[in-house]
Amino acid sequence: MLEALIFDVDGTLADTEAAHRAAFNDAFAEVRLGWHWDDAIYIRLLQVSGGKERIAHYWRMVEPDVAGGKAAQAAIEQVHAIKTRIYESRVSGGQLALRPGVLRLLREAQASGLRLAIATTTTPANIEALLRTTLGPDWKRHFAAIGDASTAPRKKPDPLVYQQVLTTLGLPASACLAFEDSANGLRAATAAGLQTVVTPTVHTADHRFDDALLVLPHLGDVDQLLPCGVAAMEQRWVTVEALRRWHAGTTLFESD
Ligand code: XBP
Ligand code: MG
Repeated sequence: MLEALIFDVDGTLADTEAAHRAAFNDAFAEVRLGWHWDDAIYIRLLQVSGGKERIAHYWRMVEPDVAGGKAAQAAIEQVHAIKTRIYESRVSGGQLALRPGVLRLLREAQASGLRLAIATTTTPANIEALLRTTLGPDWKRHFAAIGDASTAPRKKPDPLVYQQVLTTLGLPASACLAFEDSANGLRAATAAGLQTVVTPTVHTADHRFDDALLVLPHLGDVDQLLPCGVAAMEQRWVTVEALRRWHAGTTLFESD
């Protein structure tokens, strides 16, 4: 029986990675690091979850002899704090919208008695900046559990953040569905025992999603995703009813 939906943030609730990349580059410029992550580099760096971990990974690539020391770790913390400030100021200005279908599904899920949760590797400040503008200042009341970089030091694909959320919900993984956009996120959710609906973005389109319950272009209109042979589909949304069927293992469009 489906009882809760657990959402990743970056790339799933909203397509945020272009804004993150711009904030990283502005932070590098502010401290005169001379680094610039173009889209191609960033798509590769997104294999590393967590902004601090991503900076450390890049630094080891470009200056292996400098990147390891204590001073480097302090510098990474400083640069990441600047990046988070820049990202927060950008996003809290309403720059980013939720992805197609997300708001409708959140509302429908709550109206259907499902509980909602968040499991992300980003920081509480970034979640606040995004959801305050998109769901309102009281956004937290919609979520029964929130796992993030402040609760789970081990980042995805480690399942820790999903395990923490399941514990807070007091539910087995079998009573929940996870929503993700990336291979690391899918691996984390799968390792926590969760069935996962994946909605890739341009940043994760080439990732492998073999263990996904379903891969959809987004959570809105599903008529584009259907395998051939299902003709004349009127417009359908990813509804709670559809999710309950997918979760139970019956096909979405089985005759009623
Ligand atoms: C995606 C990430 C984050 C963001 C950057 O998080 O891996 O690191 O790219 O945010 P999600 P930070 O699990 O929500 O997909 O710089 O705050 O890490
Ligand atoms: Mg994500």
